Amino acid sequence: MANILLPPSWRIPESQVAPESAWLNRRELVKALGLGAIGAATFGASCATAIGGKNPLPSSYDWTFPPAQRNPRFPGGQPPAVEITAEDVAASYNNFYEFTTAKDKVWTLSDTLKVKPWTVEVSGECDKPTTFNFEDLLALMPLEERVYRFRCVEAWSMVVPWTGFPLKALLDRVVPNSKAKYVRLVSLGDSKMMPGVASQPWYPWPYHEGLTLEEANHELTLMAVGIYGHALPNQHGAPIRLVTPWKYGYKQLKSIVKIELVAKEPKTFWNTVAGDEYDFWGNVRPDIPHKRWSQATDRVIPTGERVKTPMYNGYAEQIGDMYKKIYAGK
Ligand SMILES: Nc1nc2c(c(=O)[nH]1)N[C@H]1C(S)=C(S)[C@@H](COP(=O)(O)O)O[C@H]1N2
Ligand SMILES: [Mo]
Repeated sequence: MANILLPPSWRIPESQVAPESAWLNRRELVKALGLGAIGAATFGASCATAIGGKNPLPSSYDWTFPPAQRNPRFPGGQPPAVEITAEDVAASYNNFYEFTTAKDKVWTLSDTLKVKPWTVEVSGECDKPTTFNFEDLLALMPLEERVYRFRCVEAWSMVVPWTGFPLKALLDRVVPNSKAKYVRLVSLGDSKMMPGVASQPWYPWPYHEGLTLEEANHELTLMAVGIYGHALPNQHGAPIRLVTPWKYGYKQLKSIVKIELVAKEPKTFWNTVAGDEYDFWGNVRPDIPHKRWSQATDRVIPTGERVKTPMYNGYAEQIGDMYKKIYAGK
């Protein structure tokens, strides 16, 4: 887009991104102090606490739900055993451009998001378009916990326990018709509650994303309403966000207000901003480099350890043949 004034941090080479180097410095420091994984987690906590003297984990939430059982079929990635990222680390390293492009500041700036009341409109090519009160959705949907590996297009990763329900369960309620081939999802884009919306007018707000209906109905595709056993805090996309673990983070939009069944491939936020760098699919493919960096490895947050990125982020087996045609020859 010609009118982009400030490139987002992940459009400049990774080595030049300030938050990235900050993490590397922390890693060096952790190493120098002789601290192991536990030390790193604690260190993450003290870093976060240092911001304004507050903790990134709110002590209360707008919503509660009964404890959801962890589904052992989704253990977070490939063996060897994966370690779940410390909660305060995940809660203070976020991408949520509606607030800021500074990953370490999303948790403080997203204080202004008010999620009560909240509705989700599910409409378009379906027999029973419905606008759900979020509370009703919580009661209607089958909640479970799943541990998923999370991989950002910027080549960093975490492992996170989400609480949610399959998107399919919601789509089934509105009964998609035969014209429905794709799902278009839209985030809140309220400039009063979201300072980054007003201050970055060159972006095509509200944030919007899309999936094929087949992807949307895939059992891995989760609508998350919780994380670490409680409701989503604002920085993770309260009160409801998408989780597609075999796709890059940019597909997994936050604070969803609308889900629309459509006939044609919908435009997406990042595809509109830089179509040559962020395609509609956003699938984690270590063999297909980003235009400006390799996707072969990723940096585990917070230690900075470099690991090989697994095909489809470790979900190749479940994804099966869905992309045979798209990547023909690759
Ligand atoms: N509405 C909205 N959703 C979004 C984003 C965003 O800027 N706005 N960023 C995406 C990106 S790039 C990533 S990596 C993940 C980060 O999710 P997390 O902060 O919960 O780990 O959110 C995704 N969802
Ligand atoms: Mo991302």
